[in-house]
Amino acid sequence: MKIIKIKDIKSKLNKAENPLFIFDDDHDGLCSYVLLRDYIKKGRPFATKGGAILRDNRLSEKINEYNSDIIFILDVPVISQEFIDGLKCKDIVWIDHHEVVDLNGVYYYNPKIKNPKLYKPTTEICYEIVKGKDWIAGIGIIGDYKIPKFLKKLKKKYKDLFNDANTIEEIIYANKFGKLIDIINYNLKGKNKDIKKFMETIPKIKDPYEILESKTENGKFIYQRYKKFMEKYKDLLNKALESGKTKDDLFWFLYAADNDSFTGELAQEIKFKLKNKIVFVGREKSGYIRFSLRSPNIPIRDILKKVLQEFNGTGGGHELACGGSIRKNDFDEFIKSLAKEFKKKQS
Ligand SMILES: [Mn+2]
Repeated sequence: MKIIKIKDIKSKLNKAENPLFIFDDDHDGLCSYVLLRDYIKKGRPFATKGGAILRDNRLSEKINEYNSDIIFILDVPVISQEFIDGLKCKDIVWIDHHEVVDLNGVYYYNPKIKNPKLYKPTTEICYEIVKGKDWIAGIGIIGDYKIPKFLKKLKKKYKDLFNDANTIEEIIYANKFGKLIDIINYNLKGKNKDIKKFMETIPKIKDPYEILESKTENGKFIYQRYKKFMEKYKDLLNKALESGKTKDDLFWFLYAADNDSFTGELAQEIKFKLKNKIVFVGREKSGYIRFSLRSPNIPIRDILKKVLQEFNGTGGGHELACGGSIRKNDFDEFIKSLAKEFKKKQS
């Protein structure tokens, strides 16, 4: 891998003519894109669905059609060499904050190379590179569970969006600023055509009230899409809290697929509500269960990876927040095994 510095990323941005921004389809990926795009006022968005992993060259061909002179990949945790090799564009900058991956043919920026313990969302890195809208930076960083360095300034400027919230969870679950994070995440769900329109609309929004108060046509479009998904989400959340199962410190809930995934949001909020439980939320689709796993305090990534190996599943992520996929037929044994391993760790 070739490691790139902040100032060199900036000069690559300045020289870009037809850039493509590929990003993870959540608040952190989206906000990273908005900051970089705002800075150069050009570029095409491309969200990878459900954190999908750029794992083979099927997507490379589609991306080659854009004829980009440079590609920025933002907040995508896993990329395969095959995907990179399949790209016609040879100027590729990958900015990420997940586990370090060594690939040929990319300029790589990951704060974990220097400091494996550092937790720095991709939006925070992009804000360091180009500055830009503080509320967009705030959504990406807080959404990724970190208090931004500029929180005080943000709270002063958008007083009513924070009230007296101080902790991450108070901001996310009890305040309008948290609603903005949901608005961004829910807008990345649904039909591709609508997601595309959202990704092209969001850089045009000047302040959060444009969305929250539906002040402009653009703001209204984004708010209405949020409302639709929020209702679906609330139904699922209630179902989960009523019918989820528990063994020792593990809570789990499965739901059947339609087109939209809420596993990340559900796992996060249920963890907040249940306090001391490790929360597993899975969505069944074509014989597989794609899941999110959240822990309030004990590190879960290594345990998860170990158990996944036994069952030929895939997954990973952060110490307290992971995701993955497992065959549906293996689920009962898998979840038992996971509960057992967590219990061992606790005692
Ligand atoms: Mn992130």
